[in-house]
Amino acid sequence: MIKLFGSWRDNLSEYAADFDKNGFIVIKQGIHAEFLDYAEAQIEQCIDGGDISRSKRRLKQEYLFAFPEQRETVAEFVETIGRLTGLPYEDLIISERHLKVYREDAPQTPPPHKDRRGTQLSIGIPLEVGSDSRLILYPYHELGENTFDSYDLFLASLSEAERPENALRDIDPVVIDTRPGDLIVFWGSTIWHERTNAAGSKVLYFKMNSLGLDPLGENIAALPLAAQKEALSAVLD
Ligand SMILES: O=C(O)CCC(=O)C(=O)O
Ligand SMILES: [Fe+2]
Repeated sequence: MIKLFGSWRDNLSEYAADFDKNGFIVIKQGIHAEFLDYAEAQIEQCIDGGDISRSKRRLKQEYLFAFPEQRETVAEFVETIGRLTGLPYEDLIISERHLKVYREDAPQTPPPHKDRRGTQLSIGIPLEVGSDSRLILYPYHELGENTFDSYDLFLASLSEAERPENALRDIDPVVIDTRPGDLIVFWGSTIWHERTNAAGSKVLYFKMNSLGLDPLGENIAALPLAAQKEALSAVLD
């Protein structure tokens, strides 16, 4: 079994309290070296699978990432994320699993966005990041949910004053220097966020929810755990 997380998991409740307070957390070197090796070894294969990006903003190419599907690894993943964030882990599914490769001509300071509704949680694992690239988050302001299945639909629903370039004009974001092996978790459909100076960066993102939403059809067979349990008890009955 591939180990996903580092030793911070032994103090999970402290990290959970931090996440509860802020709506995001960055755990330096929170990813286990075994998983980082697995992810890096997959990069070429993912890219061979072709670009599946649907975003109109054209900042990056996106490739489907094969999650390691051993039962113990999947269980470690959802149990840890559930305990960290307070979402019911037996209901969690993976609504997106993408390797993202930013274009060489990606703008240096694109306006922030919110992820689609199926992204209750955005879970980022940087693999290669330029020295001046930063993740910017607005975790304390303008936290209305993107209730749509895409960012474009959400943006179109906003008034002029609600658009990020206006609503966030006087607000300083949290600026995060994310390095390979770090683990980033934040409420993706409610927190405005973006990456600056992203050109050439490669980041892996898992998006998750406990709502049963799988708009891209990318969930894995082992999830949600609740359905596995039901199927098992049906067999035993
Ligand atoms: O590059 C990042 O860390 C952010 C990516 C992101 O927000 C997204 O793909 O939805
Ligand atoms: Fe995003």
